[in-house]
Amino acid sequence: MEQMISRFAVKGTPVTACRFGEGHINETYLVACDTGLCYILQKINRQVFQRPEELMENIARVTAFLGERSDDRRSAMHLVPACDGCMYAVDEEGEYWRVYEFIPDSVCLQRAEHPQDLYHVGLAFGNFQQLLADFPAAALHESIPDFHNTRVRYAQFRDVLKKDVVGRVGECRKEIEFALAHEQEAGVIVNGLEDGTLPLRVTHNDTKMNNILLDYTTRKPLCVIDLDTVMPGSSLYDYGDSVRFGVSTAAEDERDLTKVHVDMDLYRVFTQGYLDGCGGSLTEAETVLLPMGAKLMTLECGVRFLTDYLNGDHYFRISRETHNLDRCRTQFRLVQEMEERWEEITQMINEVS
Ligand code: ADP
Ligand code: GN1
Ligand code: MG
Repeated sequence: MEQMISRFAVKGTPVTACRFGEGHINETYLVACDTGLCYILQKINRQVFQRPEELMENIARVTAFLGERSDDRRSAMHLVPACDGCMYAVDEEGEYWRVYEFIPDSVCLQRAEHPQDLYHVGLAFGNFQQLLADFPAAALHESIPDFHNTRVRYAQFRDVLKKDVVGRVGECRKEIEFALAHEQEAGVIVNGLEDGTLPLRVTHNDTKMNNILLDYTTRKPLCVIDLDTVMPGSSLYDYGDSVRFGVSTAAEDERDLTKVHVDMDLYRVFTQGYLDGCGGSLTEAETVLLPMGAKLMTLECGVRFLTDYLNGDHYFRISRETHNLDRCRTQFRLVQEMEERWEEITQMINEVS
């Protein structure tokens, strides 16, 4: 760690480094220097991001674009270049590392502690999309092709199901059945993008609450982080993925499914925040599909967790044997409840929009 951080133009001498955050993908470390300044050092997950140079080009462009549009240094991510001027460094094992300035006096939540927190998360992601409306989308590489193409996610699921490489298919019959029973809806958003009824925008694509930093004191949104998946997509991906994570009454990996419900108050405040953040820019077609966006993103995430479980857990970081299966179950439970409460949800969104 020491050797790696010394390859970047940080101010001061590093004194401590420890694992940080709860992301499922990259390896993140908090490094403190003797100057009192802190940095985020990340090892990029090479299995997930197969073209790290392109990924870093995206991030350099997006952070520069957003940085120019804000006067507060804490409201944009700032990459720290390596001493050779490059935005990343490669170690002897061919692993790619990057450094960001640590954003001080911020809080990163795994759950809303107050409904207002979720309003601010919605506001931040809606605003983010608005800010990127002028970003030259053609300049972005697709960091993970077909990331939210639910049809493709189903094809990957079917492939893994057929191979059953770790012999887990037998223990997941119920979940597999649930996934297959919902396959006919997988194309709704992708079809809309393809036939032009839904607009293609520059979106974040990984809008979990823990990819937002709020100001520690005011609890207002400070900065959108985890920019690895910023690429052309649908607003329904961002809205839906945030609902999936933020409006659940339990953690994504909760084992007791009786604790997993859709919290309608949170759903309402999040929707309000997101729509306020978008500032009226959503089309009628997008607005009508908001409940479907939430359901599809939750379903897709469940299918991805299940696929990874059946494939032997190579994608998402796990800390117990059935972690991905547990995560899949909470997602499917939420999908089921969204279906049961469909009218109530639709009515709530109509009231808010
Ligand atoms: P992953 O892709 O693995 O989710 P993230 O980029 O989201 O990685 O980083 C993981 C965690 O590290 C975040 O959830 C947040 O807690 C923290 N973090 C990342 N960047 C910063 C930053 N610039 N300032 C403060 N905290 C950060
Ligand atoms: C991953 O990196 P993180 O933890 O913010 C994943 C998301 C999933 C999420 C599920 C690049 O997000 O797509 O929705 O886990 N990110 C990537 O918790 O695959
Ligand atoms: Mg993250």
